Amino acid sequence: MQTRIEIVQGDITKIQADAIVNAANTSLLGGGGVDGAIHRAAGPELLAECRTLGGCPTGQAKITGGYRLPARYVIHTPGPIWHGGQSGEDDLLADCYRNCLALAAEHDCRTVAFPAISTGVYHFPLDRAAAIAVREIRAFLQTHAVPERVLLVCFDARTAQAYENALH
Ligand code: AR6
Repeated sequence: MQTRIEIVQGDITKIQADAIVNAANTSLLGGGGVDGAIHRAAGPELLAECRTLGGCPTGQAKITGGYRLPARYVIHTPGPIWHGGQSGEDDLLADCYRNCLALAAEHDCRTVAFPAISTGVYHFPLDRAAAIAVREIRAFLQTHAVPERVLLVCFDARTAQAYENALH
């Protein structure tokens, strides 16, 4: 089971996967961080498709094409903004992982790459987010053959270490 989850350090816009996940906001109209990088790399066609979606509630997910990205699809999910942990943040972050994986399975995505949702400008504590990510991905993979592989893409060594700790 563990071999179906891999930690990869680097830029998610360069990853060859069937789908990459975007840590979006509820407007789905772009932003900074990984969202900005994905929109820049995918090209303006991505924003044009996103404009047709009418936004997305926190914890839910919507899928678009990948356009100029190596990935066939982008799965957009707005993670929770950290407000101290008493506002349902853990459950909403778990929802993000579950809903993205369900969409990936529906679209027959064999490989899916996730960034560390909510751990940037949304300030979700990294170790806590990594534990939730690993728990939810493991649970999903235990009951589904697709996706076959999930990549945890880390922009920095600190994030990679948090996933290492959560996996082992
Ligand atoms: N590849 C992989 N990971 C990246 C990349 C990249 N190219 N760029 C950043 N990261 P953040 P959030 C990492 O802030 O906390 C946007 O404005 C980053 O180091 O992108 O969910 C949206 O529009 C961190 O580990 O997302 C929302 O408004 C992780 O991605 C808001 O930010 C997530 O950081 C969402 O905030």
